[in-house]
Amino acid sequence: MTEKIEKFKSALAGFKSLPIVITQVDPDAIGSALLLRYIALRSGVNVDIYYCGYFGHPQNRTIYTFYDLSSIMLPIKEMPKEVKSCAIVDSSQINDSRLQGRVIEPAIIIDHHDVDIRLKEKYDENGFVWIDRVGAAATMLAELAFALNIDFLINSMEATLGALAIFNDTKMLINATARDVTAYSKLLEYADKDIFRQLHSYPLPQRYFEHFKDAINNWKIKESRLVTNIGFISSKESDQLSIIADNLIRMPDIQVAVTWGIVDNSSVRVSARCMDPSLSFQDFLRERFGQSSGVKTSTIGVAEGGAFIKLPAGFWSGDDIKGEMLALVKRKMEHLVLDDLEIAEEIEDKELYGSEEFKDSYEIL
Ligand SMILES: [Mn+2]
Repeated sequence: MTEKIEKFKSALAGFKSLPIVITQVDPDAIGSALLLRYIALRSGVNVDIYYCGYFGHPQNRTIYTFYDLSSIMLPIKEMPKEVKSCAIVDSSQINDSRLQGRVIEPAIIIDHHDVDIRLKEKYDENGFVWIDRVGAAATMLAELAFALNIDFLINSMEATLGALAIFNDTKMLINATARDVTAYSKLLEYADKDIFRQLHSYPLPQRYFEHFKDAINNWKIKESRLVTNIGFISSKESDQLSIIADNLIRMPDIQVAVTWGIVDNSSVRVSARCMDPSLSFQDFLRERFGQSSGVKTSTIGVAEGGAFIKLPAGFWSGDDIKGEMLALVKRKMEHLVLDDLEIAEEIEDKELYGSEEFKDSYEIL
């Protein structure tokens, strides 16, 4: 750890002002970014946090409103184009479509996701790259803060959101490693327990229940697989797909649950869950949705995955054919999920969705 600390300090010292980038909005990314911000501020370095995506998930919205994060975090489009050197937490992908074409050269990377070896070679040798398999990125940031002897105020925002990050990413500590548990309990000493409780049992908007009703009305079940959709939704509401999928996979006898919606009239977002340990869910989604899909498996046995498919634009879009578009996607999705595909068909689908244009265009889970 001592060597790590020295390397981190020298990487941080390279910045007068540190831009921190998060490529998705979730409690771990938010908590990690705020912990790194706190460490940097306490080390005399200013910080700007930029986020990709939206604060659409009801829990993220609650966090955003409660702590007025609009004054602390800015959408990625606000990041000046000439700024490339930055820190990235809870992700280590540099070529990430979620960055919307922005080129970043991170000098600090702290992440807990598996990383592609080919990507690893691109990292700056002089930078600080720390990737460990723990339950939450916030665990590593907390370890860093405590190793640097940075103290937290009682009821601090950073400690509260750091603890929430670990609690959330480890599914209430079920998937936690010993390091997560230690970091969590240390942060909890400084966390505001009342706020923690409120942010954990966040309110769900009425729209969510309406979408849930649609998901139930529209579901199609064949043997142990379920597929359903919630129709046309805005990108702000699209996180509801994953909450619905999380719930549907809990139905007895369902091994694969897939929910989808047409987001902003322009793409199909898919949230998929799998309980079947004998099925390679990565392959299952790849065969059906090509390179636009991704999976992470939690140790409690539920594989979480998703895909993102762009719909044809221009001539083949518009309000006049919305109904037909929905019916077409529905037919295709039900076929892909419920029917066992022939090998020939799999290849065909790969060509359709897995082409370069759609590569890395997923925004998942
Ligand atoms: Mn995470």
